[in-house]
Amino acid sequence: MRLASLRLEEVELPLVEPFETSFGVEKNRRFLIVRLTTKDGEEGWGECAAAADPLYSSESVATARWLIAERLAPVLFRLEDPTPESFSREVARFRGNPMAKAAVELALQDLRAQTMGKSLSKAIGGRRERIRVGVSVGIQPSVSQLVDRVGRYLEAGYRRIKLKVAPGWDALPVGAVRREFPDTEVWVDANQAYPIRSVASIRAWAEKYGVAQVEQPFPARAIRAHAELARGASFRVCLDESVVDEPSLEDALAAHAVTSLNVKVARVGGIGVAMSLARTARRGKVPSWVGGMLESGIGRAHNVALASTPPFVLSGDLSASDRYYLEDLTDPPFVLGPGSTLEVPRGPGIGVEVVDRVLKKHWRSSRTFRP
Ligand code: OSB
Ligand code: MG
Repeated sequence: MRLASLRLEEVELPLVEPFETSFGVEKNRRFLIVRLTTKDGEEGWGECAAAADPLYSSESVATARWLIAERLAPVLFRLEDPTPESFSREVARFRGNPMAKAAVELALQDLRAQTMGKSLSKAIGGRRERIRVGVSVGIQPSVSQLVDRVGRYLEAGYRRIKLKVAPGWDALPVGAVRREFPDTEVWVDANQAYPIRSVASIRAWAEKYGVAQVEQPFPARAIRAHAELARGASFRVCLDESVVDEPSLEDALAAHAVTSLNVKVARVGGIGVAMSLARTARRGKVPSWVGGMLESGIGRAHNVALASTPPFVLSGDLSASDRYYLEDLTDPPFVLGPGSTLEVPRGPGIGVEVVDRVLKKHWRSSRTFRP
């Protein structure tokens, strides 16, 4: 595969409704798209999940743009045989910055699948035709609005709900959702918002309201607090921000701090690492699932392909296009199917087309790099 160019586009897509978490509110999602072209005229797409501000993690659109432009693109063009693996190996010496690295790795994955004449799912060993999904529900202005919001998602067909929680937005809203929808599978995600002294109080409301999974309540490095919460719990303790590579996962497994693993390509630097982490978790008897970062259809297509592979066993945070954006960057849109599922695209590569008109409409800037 001989590369001809890397185009980096910044876009801003309006969300259908604001998404509020313990770390902030997003109304418009700003992100970067990587378009790789080969000398044979093929195109590979990747998405960088870093947002305008470094709130979920330390990366932002600006830091990712700098790294891709000034470091990753030059390294990529120097590779004799550019593959997701050779690229990841070569950029490993740059510390951190997994979202910037993932954007390029994902585009290489798309390209490689196309050269194999396969869908990305098949190219990475996917076996499922449909994947089970749930929906992540942001913090709402009031408890009644939350109950209403959850009700509409359940009517749309989602069978698993993840509620964003934070100190001051937990027992009351979670209890209200449980009372209104007694049989629904409820997960919660705090994005590191609780101090480690909150173990007992979180356990109390999570058990009282039959929460199936508590995700990242404590700071990323607070492994011991997560282990304390997991001890004897009736719910799974899920790690998201804490697990960024193999050593951090190995340590969490050894400490019994993780009983469910949220795997995001953005957080770990691409599909290759994501798959190996999920296999490591499986060896430790811990189930994995694919997490999301409000991606456009491009990143969602990668996530859906990843979720079709065997180590991913719990429902993903991969909802239909219309849950995120009025107009998605890709066609056809992802739609919710029977049994709270999304269909895995079967066409070559990511299997969805990027709609140039929509990309142009929400375009902010671009730069092209050549060997
Ligand atoms: O912690 O899982 C998270 C969105 C942005 C940043 C962090 C998270 C999320 C979500 C949304 O929960 C998941 C999705 O894309 O549907
Ligand atoms: Mg999370």
